[in-house]
Amino acid sequence: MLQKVLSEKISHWQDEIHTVLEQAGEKKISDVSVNQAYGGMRGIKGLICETSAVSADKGLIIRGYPLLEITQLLPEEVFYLLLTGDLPDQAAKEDIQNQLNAHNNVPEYVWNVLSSLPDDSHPMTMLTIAIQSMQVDSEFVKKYDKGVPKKDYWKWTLDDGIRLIGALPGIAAGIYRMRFNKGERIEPGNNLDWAGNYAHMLGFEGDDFKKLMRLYLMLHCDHEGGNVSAFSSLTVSSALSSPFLSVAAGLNGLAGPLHGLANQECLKFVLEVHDYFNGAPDKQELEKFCWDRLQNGRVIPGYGHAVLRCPDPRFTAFLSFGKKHIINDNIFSIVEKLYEVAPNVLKEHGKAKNPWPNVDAASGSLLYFYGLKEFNYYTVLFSISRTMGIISQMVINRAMGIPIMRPKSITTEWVKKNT
Ligand code: HAX
Repeated sequence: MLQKVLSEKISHWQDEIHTVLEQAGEKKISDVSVNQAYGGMRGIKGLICETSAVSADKGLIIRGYPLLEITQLLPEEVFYLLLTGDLPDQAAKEDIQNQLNAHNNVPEYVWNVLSSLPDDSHPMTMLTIAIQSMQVDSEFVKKYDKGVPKKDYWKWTLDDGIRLIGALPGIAAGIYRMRFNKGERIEPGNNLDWAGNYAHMLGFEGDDFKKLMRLYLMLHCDHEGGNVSAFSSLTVSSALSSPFLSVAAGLNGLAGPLHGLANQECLKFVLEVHDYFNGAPDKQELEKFCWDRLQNGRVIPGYGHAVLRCPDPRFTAFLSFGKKHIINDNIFSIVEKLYEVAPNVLKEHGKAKNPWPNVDAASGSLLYFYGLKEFNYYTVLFSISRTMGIISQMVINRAMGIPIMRPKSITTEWVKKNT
């Protein structure tokens, strides 16, 4: 059903792009300054991403829907939205759930690979190795080797994507139980949604934790095309590497402390505050703590963003979840107080272009509250969710025939001679 819906849309999207290129192909959409060339290409409009857009003052907008208007959706419904641009009806939702469930068993070789790694491997290392090992089952690779036409690449990319997204909760939950000695792996439950099943396989049965997982896995799904994880995945995918290798490449970027690993750093910081004050400090004490940290040349984790210039709506959604479900918890209370204190400190400090909280500022405290305390695992949750956005972008790029990525680099010598 999903493939049929997409086939119809894709031929329409191809026509649309064809017309845009015919009418505006030579129009300029960006100038590039020397600052930008040395500055991580910030702000250069040089990529197309159809699944979502990030506006500096509103945050994430998925296919035209501002994030805070669709937080009630299940992650798999968001996946359908990312791919097709439509909210799924009941039949479409069941179809995608059935497809994901059909792939929720993890191949045995994945466990063999994982159990051969050192016991203290980082969970993100385990995750990306597990994903890469699944390359052996790539339908895309098999079809490519048989010589299927280029116009059909997206179909096998989607096929692999669904295979991967279906298996990811089981892989990630297995990593959690293996890495943190939680006992035997737990089999997927019948009649559970994708995120509910993940909570179940992790070993957390409470309804509120399942609700948190549904929210967590929908909020982290996508953040347009230029962030480190999406951009890295799409670059690798543009060389027609399999979806397994391409997703693993992007998630290796998500494992960096300035990107997805920030959520572990952020909770570490909140716990540091808690230990230092032996509880939740008052606002003045917290303000001084932030200043001391900045004066030691360290960042305030969970604050700042390369694109956003407002509180991240993903943070807002987590904060309201916490306010609704968490009462009298010192850790969450530090997160709330930081929101009152850190933006003013960062504004006065004057360096960060965005003094507001990002997605990572609250999520860890919620996981911690429900007993998921192994914070070096947190980026794995982010990864499961972000894979939906990466796969959606990859399918669309392949359907639109986006060629291999190859921006031009220049040398400092060139800059000196030509500016
Ligand atoms: N605390 C202290 N200083 C900060 C800061 C913060 N939270 N955020 C930015 N700055 C500093 C930068 O380090 C930079 O200093 P230098 O000029 O000395 O290098 C200066 O302010 C300008 O940075 P910027 O342009 O505002 O921000 P960047 O686009 O360079 O970086 C980051 C964006 C998110 C990496 C940055 O704000 C940061 O390091 N924040 C803390 C870590 C964090 O929360 N990361 C998670 C981001 C969300 C995400 O992608 N998750 O996956």
